[in-house]
Order: sequence, then structure tokens, then C-alpha cells
Amino acid sequence: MHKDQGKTGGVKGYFPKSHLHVLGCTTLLCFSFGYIWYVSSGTSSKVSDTTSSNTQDFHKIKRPRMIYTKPQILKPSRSDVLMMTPWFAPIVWEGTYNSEILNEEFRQRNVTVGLTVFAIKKYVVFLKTFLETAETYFMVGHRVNYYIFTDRPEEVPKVALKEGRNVVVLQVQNYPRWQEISMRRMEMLSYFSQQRFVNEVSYLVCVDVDMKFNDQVGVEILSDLFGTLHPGFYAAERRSFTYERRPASQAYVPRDEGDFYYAGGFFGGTVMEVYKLTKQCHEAIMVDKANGIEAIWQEESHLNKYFVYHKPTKILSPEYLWDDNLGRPEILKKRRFLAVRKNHAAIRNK
Ligand code: UD2
Repeated sequence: MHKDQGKTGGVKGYFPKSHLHVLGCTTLLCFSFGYIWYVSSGTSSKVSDTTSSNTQDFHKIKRPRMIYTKPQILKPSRSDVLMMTPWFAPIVWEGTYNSEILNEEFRQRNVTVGLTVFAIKKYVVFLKTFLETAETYFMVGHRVNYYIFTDRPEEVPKVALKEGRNVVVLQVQNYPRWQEISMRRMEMLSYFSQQRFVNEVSYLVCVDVDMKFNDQVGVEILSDLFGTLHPGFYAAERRSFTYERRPASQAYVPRDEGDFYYAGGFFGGTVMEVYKLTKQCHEAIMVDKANGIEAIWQEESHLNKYFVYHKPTKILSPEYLWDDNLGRPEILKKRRFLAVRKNHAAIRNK
């Protein structure tokens, strides 16, 4: 810092003292006149019109009084888990947020959330439970579009829907291999994001279908780009993450990189961010295909690679994707979205 600038690095070095004095007086005069003019003028001036109408608009926005316990700086709400990443993305755990505040914020914005799910071939059997439990627990009180991608539209069950909620069936092709079905979700999501979702919803939540909602999943998950900690790896060391380790694949992640291992079965964000993610993953999958390689965990590997270099703005704890085969660790206060038992051999490729 230049020695004339002083401790705070102010204007001292740029204006001679006499000029500063004049500048100071002028500024003071302007402020005084401005103040007198503002308080004395009625509707006669343009500026005061704008000011008063802005003030009226502000008062028109009706915000209900909200009474809740004050956050405590010296008493973090959870001390047993990480609540924030080193890039300042919140990690969502029960006990770390207030649904009432969040619901009010999102209701003011009148958001519609798109929940995308693929039910190809035999996986249509999972739709009934998936939809029924979503009606009970998913984004309660908000507007929801369920986007069901299927090759069997006639087998989509009719489920009673609450107000503001719709089912949209999107007929898509199937593929012989389950790996291909799982991977092609990226292609279809990117296509429909651009073609349709961008005009219909603010956020997309993209999940597996062989799941059921078991507790509230609300607007606390919404952010520009979010991923979910995989239930099998949230406590694992980096070296144990099952990232793609072959450099020949586009999903390759070197052993000294990566923050978390994310689940392929629950991610989302704004339509634009989901579009960018799914497009990039799909393109990477196609490059791999041309090179005769398939990533170890198909699109989940590509998703993980994407998140290494495009950090999510929010991360969901394994409460949002749990499998009871993994037991019930103490840190898990809620099991919000649970894997439904399935016989892989019987259900895949059928
Ligand atoms: C894991 C991931 C999944 C995906 C997959 C990649 C979790 C919880 N799940 O799931 O997201 O990354 O590994 O290998 O992280 N599907 C059909 N019809 C089929 C096959 C699949 O509709 O014939 C859809 C369906 O929505 C299903 C999803 O693809 O939920 C993933 O397939 P999966 O559930 O068989 O894969 P899984 O359980 O190994």
C-alpha cells in the first residue's frame, strides 16, 4: 500500500487536501438539498414518484409474521456432521434448517418443481408406491410436475393427486441393456430440459424409481446445482470412492482428486444447470462408447466426474437416499427416501 493512503487505503493519495475540502462541502450540500427536497416534495417530482411507488410496492408484499427460535452463533445446530463444504455449499441434514422459513421464501417465488423419473420396461412396477409416497412427502404445499419417462405409457398407474400437482407421461424408447437404460437418462433429460422443462418448471429433481418417500423432502433441497452423498460412501476415504479410475474413460478421476462420492439416483438444480450437467455427461458417455469403454458405474461415474469440476451449490445428506440394508447410523435422524427391495436379476432387462 502507498504510504500516503493510510491504513484503510482511502482517497488521501489521489486528491490534494484543498480539493478534498471542496469535495467534502459539495457532497454535504448535495445530501442536505437532496434530503430537504425529498421530505418536502409531494407527487410533483419524478424521482419522488418512483420512490413513493416503490415504497408502496414494498408494503404491498404481505409477509406473515414468523416466530421461531433465533439461530445461535455459538451453538451450531449439529456438531456431529459437516454442515458446510469448503466452497460454502450447505450440506442438508435434519436439524440444520427451518422448513417454515424456507417454505415461505419459496412460496413467495411461486416455484414449480419437476420430479423426473424413468420407468422403463419392468421398472413400471415401482411407479405406484413412488407416486403415492411422493404425494405424501415430496414438496408438500408447492407446485409439482411429475415427469415420467417410460416405454409403457399404458402401464402408468393412476394416482390421486393434490391440487397444483400433475403427472406428465413422456414416451421414450427402451434399450436392451439395463446399463444403457440407466445411462441414456442423461441424454433424455438434457433433451427434454431444453425442449420442455425450461418452460414449465424452475427446478428439476432427478431420481431413481425403485425408491419410496418415507419422510419430508421439501424446498430445503433446492439450489442451482445439488447432488446427494451416496449412502455407502459418506464416511469413506477418498481412495475408497468408486470413481472411474481408467484414464481412457471420460469419467476418469485421479486418485488425489474429488470431494465426495455422489449417488446417481438423486441430483438436480435449476433447469439450466441440469441441462448443462446432463448434456455434458451424455456427451462424455458417447465419447466413451465410441472408444469402446463404459464407465464402472455408468452415468453415476460421469456425474461424479462432473461434480469434481463443477461444485454443487448444495449437497444432500444420505437422509435423502438411504438403503435400510446399511443399518441405521446415529447421525441419520431421518430416512426420507428409501430404496425399495428389488431382485436385480428378475427386474433388469425385462
Ligand atoms: C445405481 C444408482 C443409479 C444408477 C446406476 C448405474 C443409486 C441409488 N442408484 O442404481 O442411479 O447410477 O447405479 O449403474 O445411486 N431403469 C429402468 N429400467 C431398467 C433399468 C433401469 O427404468 O430396466 C431406471 C430406473 O429409474 C432405475 C434407474 O434406471 O431406478 C437406475 O437403475 P437401477 O436402479 O437398476 O440401478 P442401481 O440400483 O444399481
